[in-house]
Amino acid sequence: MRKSAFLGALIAAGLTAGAASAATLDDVKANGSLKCGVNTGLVGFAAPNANGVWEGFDVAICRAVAAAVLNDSSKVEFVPTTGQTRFTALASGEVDMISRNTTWTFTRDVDLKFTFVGVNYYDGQGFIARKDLGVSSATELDGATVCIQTGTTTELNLADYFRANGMNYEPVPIETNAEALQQYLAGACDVYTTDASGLAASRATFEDASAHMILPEIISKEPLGPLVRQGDEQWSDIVRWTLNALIAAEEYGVTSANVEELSKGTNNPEINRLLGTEGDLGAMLGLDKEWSRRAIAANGNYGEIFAANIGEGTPIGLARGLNAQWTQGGLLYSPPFR
Ligand SMILES: N[C@@H](CCC(=O)N[C@@H](CS)C(=O)NCC(=O)O)C(=O)O
Repeated sequence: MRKSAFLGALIAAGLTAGAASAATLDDVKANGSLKCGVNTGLVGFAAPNANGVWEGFDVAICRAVAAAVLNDSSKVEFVPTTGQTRFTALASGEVDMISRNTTWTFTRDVDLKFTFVGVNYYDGQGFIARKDLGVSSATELDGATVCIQTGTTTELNLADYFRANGMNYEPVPIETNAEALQQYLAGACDVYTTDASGLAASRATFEDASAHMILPEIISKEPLGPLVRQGDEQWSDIVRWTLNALIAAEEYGVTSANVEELSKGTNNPEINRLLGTEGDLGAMLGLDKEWSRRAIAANGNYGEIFAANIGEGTPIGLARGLNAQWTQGGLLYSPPFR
């Protein structure tokens, strides 16, 4: 009901994504900057640093696309969006793409008419609770008050999970992660639920992280990835293959440190095609031969981006898990560059 009302509003405003078939690449070049929809602030994923420069795992994808398309990873206008505002921002053309822990679902893809270009983080929904609440499992949350961000899959999964387990809860709806944390830490809700990566990123900001525990249950699949409007295949290909270039670069050992050297040519034809020294895949995207070199040089390959922003060496401390390469038992698998 709520979703169809939302879609109805988009249609009334003439903002359905399917209607937009403009050449986004031309617009981005004409503007001289990429408008990238990101979070309002989730440290590790997308947040401005002390100097006001946006940083993070999702931010790095925007920068890689800007490097590929505009030859400059700093030419990005970051547009903060909430769970509620992100889809209107993309459908209306306010942003050229979204890179904001957004779950790829059927209705977002088919009904809202967006194109998810891939997955940059395989996630699932979890719960965080104060230890003094005395629960050790989500199955003990009957009657709990739950802080929940509106406009998210989180909201829908929560209802499904409690219903399936015959439990009741009282939602405390909020719009941004910052507000959720404020409410949760002030005791306005017993638990906070969101993507497990978001919980880890949030807990890293707590003064006393040891007073809180992430409950063991993961109640959903949340494949998070960048998305664009449907109807501009050139643009979706550019964003899709930029993400794939970062993933493939890790698989083939191409890093920010060696990309220039390897761009002189190697004995590995796949690396040569990836870096444009054999064939001309870039031209097929409407770009030059160096597009992927620049994308990789901007922030490093997928593994470098993960390690620098959210990995085990950071306060967020996420293990690669499902987000390891397929060669390492994970799900990351770029189609071939040929
Ligand atoms: N993956 C879910 C939830 C995404 C979401 O909004 N997560 C929150 C909690 S981690 C967030 O990113 N908040 C950042 C913000 O409020 O700007 C979805 O696509 O609906």
